[in-house]
Amino acid sequence: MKKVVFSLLSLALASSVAVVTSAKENTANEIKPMAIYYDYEPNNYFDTASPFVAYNGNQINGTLSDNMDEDFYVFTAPSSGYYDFSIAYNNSRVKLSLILWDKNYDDIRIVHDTGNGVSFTEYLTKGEKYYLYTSVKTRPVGDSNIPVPYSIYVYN
Ligand SMILES: [Ca+2]
Repeated sequence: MKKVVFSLLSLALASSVAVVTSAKENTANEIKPMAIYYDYEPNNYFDTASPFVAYNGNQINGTLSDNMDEDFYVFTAPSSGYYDFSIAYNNSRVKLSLILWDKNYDDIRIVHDTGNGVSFTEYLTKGEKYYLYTSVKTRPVGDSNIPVPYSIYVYN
């Protein structure tokens, strides 16, 4: 009987330790998007850009379906200040570009990734319209039809 009680006690201890550990992980990760937006085709040019709201912690989930696919997103800066944009994808065979354009279609920032993700910071003005863009910069021959899912994150 004593042994059973002891076992139950260790089980309870073990599970409380597990709870503490997972709570710590949640606090450390703190990547909880306020909203997730998606790309809707066709969005291969400015006038068909998929809209999103650039609030802190918001996220875009999209897929570049092939070499020719380009994804445009349009947003209006909700406040003036520095915005951090980053893109992540899990495909070491391709390199994506992330470009920020202003309302006049002038590029503010062009970043060609050299790894599996990239980020940059820019000062944006409240109420101004901007475009965010991604496409495949390089891909090995023969991979042209392999879709590349990606996520773009916005922090400000
Ligand atoms: Ca597209």
